Amino acid sequence: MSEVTSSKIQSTRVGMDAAAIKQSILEHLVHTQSRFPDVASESDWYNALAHAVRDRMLERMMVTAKTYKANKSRTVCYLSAEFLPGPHLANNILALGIWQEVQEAVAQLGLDFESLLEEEVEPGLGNGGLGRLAACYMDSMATLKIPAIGYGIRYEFGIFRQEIEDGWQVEKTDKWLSYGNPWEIPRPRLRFNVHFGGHTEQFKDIDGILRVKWIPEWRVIGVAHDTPVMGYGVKNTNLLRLWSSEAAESFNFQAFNTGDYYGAVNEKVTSENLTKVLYPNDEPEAGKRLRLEQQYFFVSCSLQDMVRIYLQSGDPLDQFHHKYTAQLNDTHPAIAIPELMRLLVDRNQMDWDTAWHVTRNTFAYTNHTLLPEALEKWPLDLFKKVLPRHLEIIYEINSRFLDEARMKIHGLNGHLEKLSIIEEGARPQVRMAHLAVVGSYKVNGVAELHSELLRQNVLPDFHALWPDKITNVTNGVTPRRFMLLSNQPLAHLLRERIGCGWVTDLDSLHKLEALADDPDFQQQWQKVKRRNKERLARHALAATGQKIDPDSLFDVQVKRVHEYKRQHLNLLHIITLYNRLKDNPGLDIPPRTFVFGGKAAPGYFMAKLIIKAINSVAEVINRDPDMDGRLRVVFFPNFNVKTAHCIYPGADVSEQISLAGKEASGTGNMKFALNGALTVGTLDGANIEIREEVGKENFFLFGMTEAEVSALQQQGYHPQDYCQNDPELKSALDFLASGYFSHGDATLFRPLVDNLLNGDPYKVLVDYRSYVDCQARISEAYRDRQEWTRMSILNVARMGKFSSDRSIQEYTNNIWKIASVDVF
Ligand code: GFP
Repeated sequence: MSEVTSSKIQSTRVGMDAAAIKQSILEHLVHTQSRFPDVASESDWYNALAHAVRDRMLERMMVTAKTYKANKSRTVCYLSAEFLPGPHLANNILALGIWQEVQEAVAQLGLDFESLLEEEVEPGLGNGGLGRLAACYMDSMATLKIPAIGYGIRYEFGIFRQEIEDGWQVEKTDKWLSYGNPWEIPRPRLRFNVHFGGHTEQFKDIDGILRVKWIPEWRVIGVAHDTPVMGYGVKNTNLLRLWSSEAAESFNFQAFNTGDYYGAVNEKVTSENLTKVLYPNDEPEAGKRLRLEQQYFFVSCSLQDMVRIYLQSGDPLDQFHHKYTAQLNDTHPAIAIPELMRLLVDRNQMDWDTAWHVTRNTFAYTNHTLLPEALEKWPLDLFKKVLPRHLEIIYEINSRFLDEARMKIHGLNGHLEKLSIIEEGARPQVRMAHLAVVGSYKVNGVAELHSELLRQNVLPDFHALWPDKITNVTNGVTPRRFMLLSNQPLAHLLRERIGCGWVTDLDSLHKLEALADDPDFQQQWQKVKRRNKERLARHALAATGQKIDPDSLFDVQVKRVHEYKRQHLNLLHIITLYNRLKDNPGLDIPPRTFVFGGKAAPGYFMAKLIIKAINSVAEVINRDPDMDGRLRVVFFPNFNVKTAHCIYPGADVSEQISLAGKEASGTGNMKFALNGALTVGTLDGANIEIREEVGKENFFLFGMTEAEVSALQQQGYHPQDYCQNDPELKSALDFLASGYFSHGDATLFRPLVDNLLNGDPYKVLVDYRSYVDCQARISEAYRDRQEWTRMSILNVARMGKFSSDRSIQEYTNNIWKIASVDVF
């Protein structure tokens, strides 16, 4: 019977040829969308196509789950408060290997494939690099056949949609679920209680053992929503399981009957608020309590789910860490450590030592930042109100840990304070990074320099205590989405010349080295770049109304807007170029288009002022007839994965200009270089490793090293000296402050200029001269197209290291110790 059923399924729902796909689309149009072709909208067709593709994935997802279950496979649980997967449809079609077939089916139906792809609203469930990295890793884990579940939050509203009004960023609610989400499978029966507040009581169990009972004050329910994540060219289909919150009692009849209509739905509103919105980074005060509740909520659901799955195997819980390794993506999920202890000790009556052994061997922690303000800390009083039992567990963990440390670092009491999970002071706090380090078996940074700085500066006492604990895994990005999918002209050329092996073995791009000097190949390379620049120009026109010339050099900086990333350094260079061209109209420099994109956290005044400054400078330059054909500036609104698809391939120059020692790794730097842009960058994060790989002659380096930055900080930094000693810098700052770019308003950009002159925390003024000179070298280099193209080819040829497959292989071998599992 089951054979019959499955072969029937095979023929009607999962056939891979164009005819079967077309049939599926039509069936879904009728049976899922309830529309007939004459009246179906683009959105109906998109949904029908998405469901047709999804059918073909679900079968694989079930076979995968069955295989992992039968094998009792060790599994990675990737705990992350953010996932930025980007649009699913095209990526899934590619992974299934049915691109041509779908195109054919869609064409037969008289539809336009590109506009169907455009219909998709991407899930913006992350802020930037961290969330996108999680998505790249999900892709690589599936492709490398590593059993994995990504656990996170199904935010009802993702990262805000950025609009630019009068040059300012305006935040609009991201209602990504408004039109439904064909990629997720709701699991209304997969639900867990999550408790908050209240107090704890001690009691003796029947064996006379003293135990603790948590009497919480309120609870919500977490409901699972699954999204399949397919590996490329393999059957393995892993799971992204996101939790949304529901009220335990969504309607209070009693309140309703007494006429209290608001009271009747109060609980529903409060409970659902929990997963309502993703908090933007760098907004420390925004909804602090709600954020802690969000973190606990998703972590508790995930761990309860892991325990549930585990117990199905019949194995004893003290072996839990053999089945699972849980990766903490930054400190956001670090509350998982006391939560697992609670589940083991309080719920399953395990003794503390065994539970601690299991916990400490379950978690590994990735740190993504060196910025002190981004290392999470929770005020003790707040923590106690929300999670009283967890605070007790943290105290116990801390006290036992400090005993262990005391013995190891005999007599050094001062160190203990620095190691403690609790920070004393006027308002004591829980240091989540310390909790994560103590409760994990491995800690990793995300680039060589970053990991080294973690060992030396951020966690030196932990490093002294456990010299083998802090390791490095340099970030990577998926070549499937960021080359094969988003740069099809390049993928096409590569297929013709070196085959397709690079899609899953990025090192094989090395084969391009032999072609770097071949004039014919160079010409084809230039054609590819030209097509991508034309595409970027079309998108820029649609998004900003601004016409840009694909013949000019496209100089691009896209990433979150933050002072440490120094978009304002880029801006000072633009103003300098403008001044030079105004003063000397005959100056011969290659025409340039500067492209910016990125969101600022809504509460981050300086970052928002930088966006305004970019747009104001753009307005003046783009309006000035003297700049016609010479200089253009555009700010691309609402930078996200979808817009990224057309921006990276169209860039000639990639701006990676953070102050050395501040950018943990960067991943945009990798995406640009993989698409043939040349990097202008500091020795920061993964730039260092990119430069090592591509060769220093193929990388435009400027600025201080991290050691020089530290030395300058020590000796005392006086930004005004730099301004006084550099007339071009002074003039650029004066222009910005004067009102020249702000319709005569000399107050608008004063805070930005004052910040640079009186403090300049990210040393923009120190690196200015070196940056501007480096940019002049870029202009010179761009004149020699042959040499430029050669450098571009070599950049791509040598980027193999930066595949997320390599990163995942390192996690697998060095941290998780997990084996791949074939799914047939
Ligand atoms: C953070 C760091 C980046 C790093 C990513 C991923 O990015 O340097 O590349 O994490 O590890 F800052 P954001 O989430 O802050 O953008």
